[in-house]
Amino acid sequence: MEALLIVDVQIDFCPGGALEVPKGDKIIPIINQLSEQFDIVVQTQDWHPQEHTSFASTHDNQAPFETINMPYGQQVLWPDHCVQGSEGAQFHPDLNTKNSQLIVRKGFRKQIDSYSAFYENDGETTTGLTGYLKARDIDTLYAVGLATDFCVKWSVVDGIKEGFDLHVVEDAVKGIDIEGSVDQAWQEMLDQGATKVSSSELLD
Ligand code: VGL
Ligand code: ZN
Repeated sequence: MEALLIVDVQIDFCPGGALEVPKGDKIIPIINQLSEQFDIVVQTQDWHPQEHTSFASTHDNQAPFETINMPYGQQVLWPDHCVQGSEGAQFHPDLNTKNSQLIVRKGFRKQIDSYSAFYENDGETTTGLTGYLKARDIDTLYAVGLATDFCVKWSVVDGIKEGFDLHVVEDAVKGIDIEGSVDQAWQEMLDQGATKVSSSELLD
């Protein structure tokens, strides 16, 4: 069984949002078309408490996009974004969520970030998504959404580790792109065994 995995298409990741992905909203019409064609659609939603450890503002003398060491490894610091209950944390109003059967919220623990749909950034704390997908006999995922170089990449790499076949829809993802991180993300995803597909191969 196949499912569409829509990663973090939220107001804060789209132009004008707190952590905008350039042209992040351009992928929305394609995602809407895809979600009409999949029987199973799953979404993620970045969902941070105030003063989350991933926010630069939580730390003294740190600016957004600087990196610090956390107990679980390196962490990029971000502008405050996707705060629980805030407008910016909502899905983009143009995203059609009516076909979505499950929404996985992530990043809700103050002390740890969570890019991946499967595991928090310690690589150990599960979101429960694997169990849900396996219980529904899903073995193949088509990944779309934001951002290619962070939450999409981490979800794809973890999804492969969890035993799923992963296809990344190249015209339905967009990245933040910090010093070549989008190219690097594609390299990593393909190295791990993901395949790159275009929406035109999937749409009727
Ligand atoms: C994301 C940075 C911080 C993402 C989420 O959705 O890619 N990036 N939180
Ligand atoms: Zn976040």
